[in-house]
Amino acid sequence: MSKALLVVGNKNYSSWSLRAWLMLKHAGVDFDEMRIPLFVAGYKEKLLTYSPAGKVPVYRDGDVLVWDTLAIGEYLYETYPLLWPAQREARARARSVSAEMHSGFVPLRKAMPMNIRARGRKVAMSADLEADIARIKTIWRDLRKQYAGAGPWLFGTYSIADAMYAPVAFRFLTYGVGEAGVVDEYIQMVTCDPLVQTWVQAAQAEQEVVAASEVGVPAA
Ligand SMILES: N[C@@H](CCC(=O)N[C@@H](CS)C(=O)NCC(=O)O)C(=O)O
Repeated sequence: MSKALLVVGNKNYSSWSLRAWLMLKHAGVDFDEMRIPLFVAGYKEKLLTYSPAGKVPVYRDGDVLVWDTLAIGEYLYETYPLLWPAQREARARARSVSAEMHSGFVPLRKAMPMNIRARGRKVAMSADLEADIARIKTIWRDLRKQYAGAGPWLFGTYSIADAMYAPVAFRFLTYGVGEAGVVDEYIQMVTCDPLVQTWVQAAQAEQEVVAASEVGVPAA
């Protein structure tokens, strides 16, 4: 049987692709990867040959096709249970903060697109954007406080929740909205993860520029 396949978008810009890729890598799955650059002529037709939703990421494992990031996480969890915290209450919380990321933070996602290569960008703050940033910082602070003794990740050991928030760590760096202390330490943890660094190197080598994601004037 051929290897499992993960189809991803541009590594510099595709935050959902990064999340699924990290789940697979942290689970230790041996998979092939295909990159389809987004928003260029013909990209949608190409994507639709892999995913009925026409979006990345999409994961194909034998006869099984999974085309949504959180669904990929849940599918992997069935074989790799360490992807969610072992304790029931922690698992419920990890699923809650992950679902909160998956379905929410629209102002943040719109105003601060992931752009791994960019630094020193500044965007106009709105009350909604500030509220999203504050909420994420609270999630990170609370979880790091509670699980500090169990390891460096949100729930101590690495979980799907860390993959879900990894693109946010890059957004905080790009748009300069970190916070000294636990928040910056967590950003450091996420972005210096050797697996993430492999992704970053690939993002830096990409030539495509997605104009809609090049947001915010460089700070003077
Ligand atoms: N809910 C989906 C969102 C996937 C998504 O929006 N992917 C973006 C890239 S990050 C995409 O494929 N965009 C191309 C398009 O919409 O045509 C998930 O969780 O995987």
